[in-house]
Amino acid sequence: MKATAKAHTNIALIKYWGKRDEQLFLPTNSSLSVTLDKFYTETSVHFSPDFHADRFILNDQQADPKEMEKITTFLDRIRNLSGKSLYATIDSKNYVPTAAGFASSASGFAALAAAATKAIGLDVDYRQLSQIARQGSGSASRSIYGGYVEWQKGEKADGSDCYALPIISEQDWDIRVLSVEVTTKAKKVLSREGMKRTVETSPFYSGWLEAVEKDLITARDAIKEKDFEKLGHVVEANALKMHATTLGANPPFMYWQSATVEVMQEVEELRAAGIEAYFTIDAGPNVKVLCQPKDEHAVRDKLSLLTVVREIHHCRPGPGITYLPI
Ligand code: 2P0
Repeated sequence: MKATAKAHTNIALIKYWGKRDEQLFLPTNSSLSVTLDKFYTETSVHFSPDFHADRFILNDQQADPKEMEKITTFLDRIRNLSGKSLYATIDSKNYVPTAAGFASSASGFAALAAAATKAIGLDVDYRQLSQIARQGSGSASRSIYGGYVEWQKGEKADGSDCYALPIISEQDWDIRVLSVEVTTKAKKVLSREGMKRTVETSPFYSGWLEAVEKDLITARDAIKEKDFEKLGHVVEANALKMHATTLGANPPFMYWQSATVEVMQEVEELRAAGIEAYFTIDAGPNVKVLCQPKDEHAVRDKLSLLTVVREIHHCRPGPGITYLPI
């Protein structure tokens, strides 16, 4: 009862920001992402009647009790679905640099969902896998698929219509995502806590909800039409709206630092100079810059001149989950 799976991280082009059900990880809005080739998690799961507790080894180290609790809760769902009450040993390796501002939870729970269901003998399709991964971390629902992916919020209270679906594959449209790592000072508000505070206290949250579904339709159309300019504009505007909601929260908070704003302004200057580049920002200070393959080097050269830029990682659209030899 062993299996190994690999899943890649994703960057949200239209953001997931807020839950309507925290237990089931049901979002208040649909979101859209592109899976990235460069960063991923590989996870092996072994269920056995010989084990007397779950064990989770992350990057060759025993996980701390808080991480262990999340994993056990997640495995309990899989045990319930399979009707088998077996403990597991999990060995996971993250190839996701945390400093680069990518959530390893997306690739982490997608890989764990794939490996654990296979190891315990559950016959699930990708839609079900997306629903299972979602209950570890919302953004993990999108990392099941490669390329451009939409996570539908659904309407039902039990989450049965809440899962991700592919739009077009990683081979269908080549764009570049430059992950611009900046020098950081303050600690961030974790995204789970940040989105909760925003939903509960920000008067701007209703404006977000009004706008985000329209943004998603525009982004989905742009992807289907392979219209880079249309996609870039809506991606940047959607990120700015998400971050605006945090300024209205109580207590207010912001993920940007001065270095973040410097990169954003440089992207605007690139556009003024005729190079199509657009930014997006997650729950942290780093900036992801979208551009077309022909402009990748010009964008990198310009951004790397900024003293606040520490490193630039070059990503392309990447694949969905794969199963590896045990
Ligand atoms: C996203 N983020 O769509 C958004 C944009 C951050 C900003 O999904 O509580 O780790 O585990 O469901 O998925 C990060 O939040 O949150 C995230 P949980 P998650 O990618």
